[in-house]
Amino acid sequence: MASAIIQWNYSTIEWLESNVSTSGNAVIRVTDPDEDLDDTTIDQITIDVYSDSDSGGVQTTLSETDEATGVFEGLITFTSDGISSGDTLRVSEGDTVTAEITDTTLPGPDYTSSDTLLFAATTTVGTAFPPLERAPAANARVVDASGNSVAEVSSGQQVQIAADVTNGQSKDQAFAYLVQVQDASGVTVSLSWLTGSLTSGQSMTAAQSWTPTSSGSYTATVFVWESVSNPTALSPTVSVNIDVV
Ligand SMILES: [Ca+2]
Ligand SMILES: [Ca+2]
Repeated sequence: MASAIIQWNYSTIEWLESNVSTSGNAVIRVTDPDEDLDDTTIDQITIDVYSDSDSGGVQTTLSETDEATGVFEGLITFTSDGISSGDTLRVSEGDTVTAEITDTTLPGPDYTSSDTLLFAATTTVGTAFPPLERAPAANARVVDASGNSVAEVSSGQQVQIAADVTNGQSKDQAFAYLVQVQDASGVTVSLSWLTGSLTSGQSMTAAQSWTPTSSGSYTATVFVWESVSNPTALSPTVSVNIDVV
């Protein structure tokens, strides 16, 4: 009586793209000769795919690339405004996307047929734009209500703390523009914000008003965040010194 020695293999899983766009797609590949159950048919396996935006994610099926390769591939499509379903996964800019395969066919003697191991691979969404480059602010300045430069600020005079905000991305970007004014001791005397959205490539001048109540030296610092509730910075801070007489 002949017996075959079965040597099982570890699964490997990989994304063929190391970063993806919010409306793009990516190929996920699993290699495990053990899952080539029948070398005359295209076998299939099931994996889990999820993102920071949708931790529930989707279960998706990968198909063997040929009848006896033991290599399985599938295309995952990303959406930033739709819902996850089938091969489509909801993501947001900056997300990590994870794909997982549970391998139930593991090599002995360390593992038996009752053992399972999880193998995972990740890709990132929108790494072409690190957060601080998404909506950079520049040229922080003090202007009057008409946008003209103010040479000297008097106590009780309303001025605008303005900066130019630019969206260099190929998608819309919502943002919150926050202005913090601190006195010479570092005490915050004013914190205010506005929210808006920039279309792809759009620049705008954002401004928040401030009325100093006493003379002195102040520093106004501009923050650009995802939103007031999501302090992910979209820009390095920019600041301007203000002498109030
Ligand atoms: Ca097969
Ligand atoms: Ca295996």
